[in-house]
Amino acid sequence: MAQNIENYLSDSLGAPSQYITDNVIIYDLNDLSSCCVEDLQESICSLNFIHNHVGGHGTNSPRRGVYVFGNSLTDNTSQIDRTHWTASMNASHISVTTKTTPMPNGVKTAVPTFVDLTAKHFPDATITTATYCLGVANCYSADSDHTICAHTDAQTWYAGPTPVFASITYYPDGEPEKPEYCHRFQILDEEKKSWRFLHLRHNTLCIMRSDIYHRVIPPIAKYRNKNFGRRRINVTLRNLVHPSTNPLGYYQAVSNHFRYYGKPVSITMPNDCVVEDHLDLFLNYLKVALKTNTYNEFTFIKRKIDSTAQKEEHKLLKKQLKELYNNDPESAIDFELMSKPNLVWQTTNAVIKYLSK
Ligand SMILES: O=C(O)CCC(=O)C(=O)O
Repeated sequence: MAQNIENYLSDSLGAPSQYITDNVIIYDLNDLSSCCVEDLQESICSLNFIHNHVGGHGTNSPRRGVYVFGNSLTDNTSQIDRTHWTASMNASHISVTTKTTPMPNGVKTAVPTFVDLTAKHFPDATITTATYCLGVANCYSADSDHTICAHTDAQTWYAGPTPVFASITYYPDGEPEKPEYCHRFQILDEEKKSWRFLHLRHNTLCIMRSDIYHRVIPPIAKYRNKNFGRRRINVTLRNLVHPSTNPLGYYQAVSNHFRYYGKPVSITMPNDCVVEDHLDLFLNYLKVALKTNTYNEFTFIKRKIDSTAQKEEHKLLKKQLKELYNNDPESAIDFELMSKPNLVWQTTNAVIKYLSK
């Protein structure tokens, strides 16, 4: 049975609005007999979290621990071994390649239960083998000021029309005595225009619309550094678009998450790239590669062509991709994704190969 959401709201703002009760569902994982809770917890809490990954601007942020897993559909098809993305927002001619990681078995076994509950509570959500095929994990150190800024997870690479995610929360070192000592998961109540503190306890599953603004803020300052807090670990399983209907969306979804939370293995640049201008950026990736044990295989690749030729090459690849889409009655071009500067030539090429099979 789903839990009463009121029992999880830990603020003084009263009863939840209809908007929240309709769109946020909570379960105690111990109540789900079809789910092996110990294996799930072990799989998630033993992830090798990466701190100080390279943020969008090329500097080291976020400071919280991050991890991503899942590199195929849940039926193990459409596996992606390497992903490509712009190395930083202000260097879109340089790409970073990451090595993907499969979903741990403990999570894989639990996914069908989460998918069934999602279909039950959100009948308008699209359910395919891309549903919960990828997970993003966050680790907030005890008493730290680790945060996640307010955001939604409703990009076009998540399946519509009702975008959803399933979030699992753990306090592996024990739950703090009071919710105020915890890193606080908050959701924006659009109806009342207020942030609500949804205290997701150890072993909770929260299935919610991912277009609800949410954030995580640190424990209340006066309680920090008193050893009241405990490490909080959360995984959100994402409902990606299926590659049969939106192959570019699927590739960009996997690539985006691995760029920000995964294991970098190479940097590729055109031959007119001035390396000295990007030393900090390159060093930041090397530092992450050291943490993720990909340092020994890490390579810097200077291409034979310059940035103008690279742009021209990508234009031609996009044209080729559009033609392939036109020949495929099932898929529709995601023009928004295709025109974004974070789409790199290697990903366009990978989607061409996928569609040409
Ligand atoms: O830690 C949480 O509960 C939320 C995580 C989150 O918002 C995210 O991964 O996008």
